[in-house]
Amino acid sequence: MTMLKLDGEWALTSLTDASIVAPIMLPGDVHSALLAADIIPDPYLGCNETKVQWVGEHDWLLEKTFIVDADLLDAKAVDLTLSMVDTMAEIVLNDETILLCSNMFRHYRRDVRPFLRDGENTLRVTLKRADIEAKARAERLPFPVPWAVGNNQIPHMNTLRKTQCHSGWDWGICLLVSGIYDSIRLQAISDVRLQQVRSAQQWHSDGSCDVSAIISAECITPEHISLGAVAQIECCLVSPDGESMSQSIALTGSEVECCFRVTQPKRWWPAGYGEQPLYTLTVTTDGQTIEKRLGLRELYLETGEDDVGAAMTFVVNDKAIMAKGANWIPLDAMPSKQTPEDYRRLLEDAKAANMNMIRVWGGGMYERDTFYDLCDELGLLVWQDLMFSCALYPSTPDFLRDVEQEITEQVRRLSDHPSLALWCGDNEVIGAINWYPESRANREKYVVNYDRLSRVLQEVVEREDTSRRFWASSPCNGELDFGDAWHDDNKGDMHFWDVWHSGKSFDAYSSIKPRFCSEFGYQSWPSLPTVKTFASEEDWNVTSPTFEQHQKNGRGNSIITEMFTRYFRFPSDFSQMLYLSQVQQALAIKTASEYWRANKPVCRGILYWQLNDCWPVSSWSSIEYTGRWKQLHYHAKRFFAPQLAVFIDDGETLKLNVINDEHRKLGAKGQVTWYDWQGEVIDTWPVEATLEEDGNQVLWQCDRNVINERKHEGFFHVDMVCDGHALSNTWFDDVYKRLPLPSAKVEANVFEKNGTLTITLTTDKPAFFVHPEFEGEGRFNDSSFTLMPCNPVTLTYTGSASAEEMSSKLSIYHLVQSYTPTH
Ligand code: BMA
Repeated sequence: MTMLKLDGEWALTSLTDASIVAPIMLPGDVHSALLAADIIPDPYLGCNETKVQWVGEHDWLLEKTFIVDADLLDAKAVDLTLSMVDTMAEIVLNDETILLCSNMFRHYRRDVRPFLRDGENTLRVTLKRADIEAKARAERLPFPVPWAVGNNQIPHMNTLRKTQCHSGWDWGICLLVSGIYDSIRLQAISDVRLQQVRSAQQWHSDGSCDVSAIISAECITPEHISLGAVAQIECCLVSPDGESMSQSIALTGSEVECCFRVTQPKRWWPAGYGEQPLYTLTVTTDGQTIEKRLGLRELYLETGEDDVGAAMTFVVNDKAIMAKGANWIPLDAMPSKQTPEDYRRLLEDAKAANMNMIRVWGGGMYERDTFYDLCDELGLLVWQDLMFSCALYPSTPDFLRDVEQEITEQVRRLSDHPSLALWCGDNEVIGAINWYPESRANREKYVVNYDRLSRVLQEVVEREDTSRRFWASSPCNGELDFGDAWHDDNKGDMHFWDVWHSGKSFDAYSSIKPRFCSEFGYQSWPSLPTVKTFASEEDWNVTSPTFEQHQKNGRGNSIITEMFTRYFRFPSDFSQMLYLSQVQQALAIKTASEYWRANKPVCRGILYWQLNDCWPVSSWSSIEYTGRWKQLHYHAKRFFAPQLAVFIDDGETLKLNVINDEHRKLGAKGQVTWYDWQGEVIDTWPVEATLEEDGNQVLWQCDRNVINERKHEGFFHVDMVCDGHALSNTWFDDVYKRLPLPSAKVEANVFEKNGTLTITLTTDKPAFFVHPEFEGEGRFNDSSFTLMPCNPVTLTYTGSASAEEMSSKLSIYHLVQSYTPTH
């Protein structure tokens, strides 16, 4: 049966100033259309953010004329489906209002057959100003509900079901975008409307698994059923090897179930624990098809009480998982730029850094299907926040009704994804009760208000998805626990911000032993190549207007600069400041992650803030907006690796912990070496062990007094090989600014080997945080490491640059050079 997509070019007109007219590509947003038509400058460049604020202060009309042919007109029903409509929209077909939309996270459907005409039809979408609607709603609330002051630049966004960071965040540009971000379709239906397909898995003791498809469909001509003309539904399950099972079943009611027994199921595992085989389930009827990719796996969240407090452990296929990853914010501040290619690139980069979990943060959006499909394919578990963040929210009956519908639809859409691990009610909303004067003054009232909404979220999630847990908030200490999950480390998940927001030094990370740290972060500035994409040369200064415009955390630049003075000698120029800020960020997150991993099994989750940027900005991300890996991302690849060797100093003893997250024993062998600054060996110790499955062992230790006697004479380095992989790490006995780091001369030799571009780095003295930066696309397989004179390192480059380009646009940074640029 016919399906007509109404995507592509529409006409865009301002209803506030009719002279502003442009084409708009849908799915897409108004800002992108105006940018393409040269009506606004690129909001991401210089200080242009302020110049484009007027766009959010207009009402907009989107219009498309299309031809309807006989196929559609012959149908008994023609469904118009819309989702990601942002936000206050009236949809008019041939002068008839057919839909009023007011929730960006809802899915809208209307049978428009009665309004379609033979030949030319016109669809008009009016998008009303979000700021005015938000304010009007706030005025109607029975009592004030504080919005995300400090993050949002436009008030009362908490009253609107719209991506909360559209009005700015402490890393986000404020554009107040609007548009329609998903495909617009007309689906012809002759007899049966295929509404949805849900799947369920039932595991048996003999290892087999029953996979059932629960199919909801509606006969739009019920008399057919009574006449015995029963509709047939074709249901098919294809294994990863291509073996297929199929059934044809009769639609005997509004819901039918179809069950397949899979006798030797191939289990789906998170990355680092096994493969990600996917089964394809296809359901077809009346020209409509729904296809789902299923992963067969068992998953639960263990939160039982233990000696420490209460666990927070994801268990997949009976194996405890060490969750490692980062927080995800919307891919791009302009939704037109949220492309499938960029989703793939970023999620592949997450996996390349040995991550196995991504948290979809509650101030953004329920992600597009592409995102979850990729997570299924790559083995990235998803911690899914519901879209509430850092503000309080209304609990009025109409708000609750709307949200109930929204969550129902989203849970139904997403719950078949094997990657989806947890439904979490919100980001920091329990905590936010303590932030605002109104709620601090009347805490009981706002706790009850919180609970009214939270209960609805919980009820819907538990009704719609019996296979997963609902976790009220991130962070949260547990069921109905409204305590301080920013500081209580013995139960639940924790957001630890004492270092960045409260100004403590990095050793504060080793003052806590979180069960699951779902947020902690440290900012850096973007690299020079990324800075060049948004700031002209006169603004290459961290306090220039452009640079300040691209820093959304009020004290951000001061925090970075002040922290330099605690750890490092002050960098000599702008490019070295940028480099050092990324060393500092990597050091912060490495310190925390390594220490907490060395606390396994107490700690079972580490998700740093944040993976990505939605525009070029100074932020906590490990991947820049341009796609360039910050040094942190290279470090994450090492500190999240399935096996990790890390030095832990408790002041009395320096220990080497070796951690193995895999559920199999592995041999590991190598040595710890104490080097002087010339790279000569002071002492060396062989280390060799069988690493226990999912283990954490101390393989070597040294009395700190021994080290203190030769303070500042050198550094400790471990080099091991485990299962064919190299593990290495470096430890210093003081902060870098006090160490007599040698003036190393690092050289790079670019050459091509069998069609692959490589660079070999050599040095005359030990060099630290050695970071080759190519000013072009692509990346190296490693960076920001310790380079020894005795051990040149050859890196491979992935990208399209030639050897000549590489040689002419390659800069090599390393720590001592950040303050002695002549070397
Ligand atoms: C967290 C997040 C975000 C924020 C980040 C940095 O708590 O939930 O709201 O961007 O801190 O401040």
